[in-house]
Amino acid sequence: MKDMADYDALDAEARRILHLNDRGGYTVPTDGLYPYQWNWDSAFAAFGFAQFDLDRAWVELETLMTGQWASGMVPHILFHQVDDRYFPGPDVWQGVGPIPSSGITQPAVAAIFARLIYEQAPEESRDRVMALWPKLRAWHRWFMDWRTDDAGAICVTHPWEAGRDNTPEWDAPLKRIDPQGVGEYTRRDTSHVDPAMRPTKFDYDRYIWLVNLGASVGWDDAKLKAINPFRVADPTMTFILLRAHRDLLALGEALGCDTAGIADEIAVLEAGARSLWNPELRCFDARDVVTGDWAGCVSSASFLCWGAGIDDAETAAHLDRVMAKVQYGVPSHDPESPRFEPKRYWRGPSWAIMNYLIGSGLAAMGKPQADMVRDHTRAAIEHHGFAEYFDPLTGDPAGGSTFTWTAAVWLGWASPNARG
Ligand code: 2M8
Repeated sequence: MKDMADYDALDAEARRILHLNDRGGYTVPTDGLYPYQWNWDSAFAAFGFAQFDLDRAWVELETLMTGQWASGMVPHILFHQVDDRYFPGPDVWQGVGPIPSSGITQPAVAAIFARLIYEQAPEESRDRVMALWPKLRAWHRWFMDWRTDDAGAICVTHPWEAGRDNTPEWDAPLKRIDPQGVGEYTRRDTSHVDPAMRPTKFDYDRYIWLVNLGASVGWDDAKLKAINPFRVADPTMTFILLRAHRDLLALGEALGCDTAGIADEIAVLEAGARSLWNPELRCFDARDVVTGDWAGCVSSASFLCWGAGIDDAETAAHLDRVMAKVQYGVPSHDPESPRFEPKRYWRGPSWAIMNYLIGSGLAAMGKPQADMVRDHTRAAIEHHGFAEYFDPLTGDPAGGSTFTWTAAVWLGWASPNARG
C-alpha cells in the first residue's frame, strides 16, 4: 500500500500521459503502436481529461464525431495524418466518410462518458453536449439498423469491431474464412511489441481479408451484410450499447431532446442481451449468427451485464470463480480454459477499461464484487504502471506503455483520488 504522496505522483503521471498522447484535438492510444484516433480509446480519454480539463474532454468527443459517416456510423479509426508506423492504413481501408477512416465501428461507449461528464458540470457542458447528442443518437440508430440480429443482440462484423481483437470467441467463425487473395503485407504491430503478446498470422490474414471485403463493396451496409461470413452476436457490443442507450435517453431527457424511439430500442436490446445467455455454459456468451453455434466462452465481456442493468446470479458465480484465480483485474478469458493465455492480448490479460466497465456496472447495481475489481485495477497500475494491459496472474505490464486509456481509467476511477 502506497501513501497518498505516491498516489498524487501517479495522478500527475497519468495527466502527463494524456498530454503526451494529445495530438491537438484528439489523443492517440500510445505513440508508435497506435498513431491515430481510435473510437473507444478516445471516449475513455475524454473521461480522463474530464478529471482536470473539462473543455479538453469535450473537444475529444467533438473530434471523434467529425469522422461520422452519412449513415450515422462512427469509425473505429480516424486517420487524421498518415503515419506508416501502423498497418492497415487509410489506403487499405478506403473508408467513405468525411475524413479518412476505417470502415467498421467500435463499442459505443461515447454516450456513457458524455452523460458522466455532463453530470459533473451541467452548466458549463450544456451547449457542448446539446451539439453532440443528435450525432450520438444517429450512431446508435445505425447500430439498431445494421448490427442487430433477429433476437435484438448487437453483432460484430469484424474482430476489430468489438475491440477485443483476438478473443477466443472469434476462433470458430474465423476458421470458416479462407483468406484467399490477401497476398503479402507487412505487419507493423510486431515491430513495436513482442509477437507473443499479439494476434497470430492466422488471425491477421483474416482481419485483412475482411477489410478487403468491406472495401470491395464501398462499405455499403446492405451489400456487406449479404456477403460477410463473419457475423457474431456479442456481449461486448450488446451490453455496452444497452448501457449507452440508457445514458443517451437520460441525457436526452435532461436536455429536452427528441428521445422518440429510444425506449423501444432499449426493450429490443434487453431481449437481445437475454438471447446471449448460453444455457450450457450458464453464462452470457457470444453466438455465431451464421451457424447458430455458441462460442462457449466465459470472458470479461460476459461480466459487462451489470453495466447494462442486468443482474445474474450465475454470472456472478463465474465472476467469483474467475477472480479467485487472479490478482490483477478481470482476465479477458477464463483462466480455467485451455485457451487462456495470460500475456496474449485479448486471450487472457486484464484491461483497465474492461475492469472499469465491469466495476462501475457492479457498483451501480450494488454488487459486492465492485470494490474488488477496482482494487485489483489499482494494484496493477500502482505496481506495474500505465501499460496497455496486464498479465492478470503476475501483473506484468504487456503491450504498449504510457497508454492513454489506462491513464484515463486511473484518473477517473482507479486512483484513490478519483471521484468516480
Ligand atoms: C487494439 O486494436 C487495434 C485494431 O483496432 C490493433 O490491434 O491494431 C484493440 O485493443 C482495440 O480495442 C483498441 O481500441 C486499439 C487501440 O488501443 O488496439
